[in-house]
Amino acid sequence: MNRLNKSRELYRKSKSYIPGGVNSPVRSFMAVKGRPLFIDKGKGSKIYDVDGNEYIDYVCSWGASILGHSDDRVINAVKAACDKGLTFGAPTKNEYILAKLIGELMPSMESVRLVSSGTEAVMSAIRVARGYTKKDMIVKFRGCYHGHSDGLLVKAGSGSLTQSIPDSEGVPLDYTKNTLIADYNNEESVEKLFKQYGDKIGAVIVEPVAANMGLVLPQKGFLELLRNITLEHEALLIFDEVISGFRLGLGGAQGYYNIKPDLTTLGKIVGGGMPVGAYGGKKEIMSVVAPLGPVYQAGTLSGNPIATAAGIMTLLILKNEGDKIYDRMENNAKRLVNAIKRNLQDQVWVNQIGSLLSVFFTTEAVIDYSTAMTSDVDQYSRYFHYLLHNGIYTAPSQYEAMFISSAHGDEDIDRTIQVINNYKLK
Ligand code: KE4
Repeated sequence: MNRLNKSRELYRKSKSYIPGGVNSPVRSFMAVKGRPLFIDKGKGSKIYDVDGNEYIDYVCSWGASILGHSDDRVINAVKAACDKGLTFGAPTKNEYILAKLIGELMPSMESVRLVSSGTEAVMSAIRVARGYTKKDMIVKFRGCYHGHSDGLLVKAGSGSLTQSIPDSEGVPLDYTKNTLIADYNNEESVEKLFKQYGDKIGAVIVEPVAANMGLVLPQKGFLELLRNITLEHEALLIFDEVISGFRLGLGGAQGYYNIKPDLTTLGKIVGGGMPVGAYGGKKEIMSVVAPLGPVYQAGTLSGNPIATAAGIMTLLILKNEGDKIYDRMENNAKRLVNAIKRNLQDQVWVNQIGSLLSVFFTTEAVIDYSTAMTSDVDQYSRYFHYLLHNGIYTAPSQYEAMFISSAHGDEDIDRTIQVINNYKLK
């Protein structure tokens, strides 16, 4: 591993112009007590930092790069689109093609609006749910992250565990009073909220597979309960599939678990690495969105022709090659899980589904936020830096997931296992 002089110099300079030197906090490596690497390029399963060091990449731009980096087919689609102009602020054919493709792969999304990020998709879906139901309260789950819109940057209030308070400076208390907090995989905590606020709750938003407290899987019956209790109380069920969409298979988590939400939000893979978010659901619900209906939402670069070109090509590749791609990614994930468990035995807890996995440095079974918090983050940081020093780039935070792409080959997995096998817990 070359010295990291150029990364260090760029970090020093960037901090003079950008808060923390990064454009998204997790990239700072502060959660693992480190300094960020500046990435120069990526190809397939590899990324290369500005000092020329090569890494097997298990962040994959937080899941967006499911085909690996710089897939020639996606790059060529983007280049072809660029030659025709970058943006027009007018409808283009790509938007129709992508919206139709999303609906084909995720049938619950009969009507889709394209935006430019997962945050924008979630913020808009919440507004649609409130506009459609005329009810303002939203239930979210402790440990689930849905982007940085004000009403969702919340934590449990000190007093009652259900009322929330802002989890960020700059968010007025008023903006969070309609956000209720339940516990993931805790059916009783949801039933209690509906018992107390039932007719005021407009929607429940959930990561059907939680990946922002590290990876935490829904326990049997949990998602079904959310579907049933929202139907019972005429509230909408919103699946935030920004991570799980097209990750767990072409149908996302709703296909994997066979649960039909009322609204779905998408990001990451849907743009193939370019800025695309999307939200959508039943035509009747989406008919409230302007210009059709009274719920306003807009965006200069929404459905951008370059970004949609990347998204369309990515989804078409997944659609045409999905069977072998998803199986191969899952098999590779399972090989890593087996190696981790073999080497670290009962000193860690590993959650895995499809091509997603997380290693927690705890002996407890990680099934929700509080058990995820039992992980020893110092051990995680040490593990992270050991892997990085050996050319393996994983999430610079315990509370993120590891992502495997279709470009990860046997030699990548073999190398990663070799590095994991030599790791010794302190
Ligand atoms: P973006 O606005 O970052 O595109 O999407 C927000 C979002 C919404 N919903 C879920 C389930 C998400 O995971 C995210 C964003 N994910 C994080 C990684 N856990 C993005 C990485 C970052 O913040 O830099």
